[in-house]
Amino acid sequence: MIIIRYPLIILLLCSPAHAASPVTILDPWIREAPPNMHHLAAYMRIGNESEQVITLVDILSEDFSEIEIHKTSMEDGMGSMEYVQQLDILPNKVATFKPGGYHLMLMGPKRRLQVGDQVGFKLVFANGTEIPVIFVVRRQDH
Ligand SMILES: [Cu+2]
Repeated sequence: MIIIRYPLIILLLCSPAHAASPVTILDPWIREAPPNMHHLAAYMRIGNESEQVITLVDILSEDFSEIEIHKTSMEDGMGSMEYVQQLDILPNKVATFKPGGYHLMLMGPKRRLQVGDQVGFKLVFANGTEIPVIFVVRRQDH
């Protein structure tokens, strides 16, 4: 009779704790930069599969002294960056961070990052959800 208990226990251990999370992070990457750069940019897509607006309010990583959400826009042929305090992602929509648009501005890197390196981040949302994400360093033209 004891044997019957094992499959049940294994099932409980294997059920993923975050299976119900309506937030998906797709293709997170950091653009490789020369070693003297104090600012790096990171990109990803955030999918919201819930019926509520979710709001990205903070981004944390032990590998940078500060991280902000920025938006690049073109004015008279000149690119400029705007600080964005928080970003709303509408129900059943995807927010896209990509070169020339939204990006995470990574300031004060604490180590030299090279192509293939992995960096741990934590995305914090207004509802208290925290999502750990691994970003991979890539070249710009990938
Ligand atoms: Cu920026």
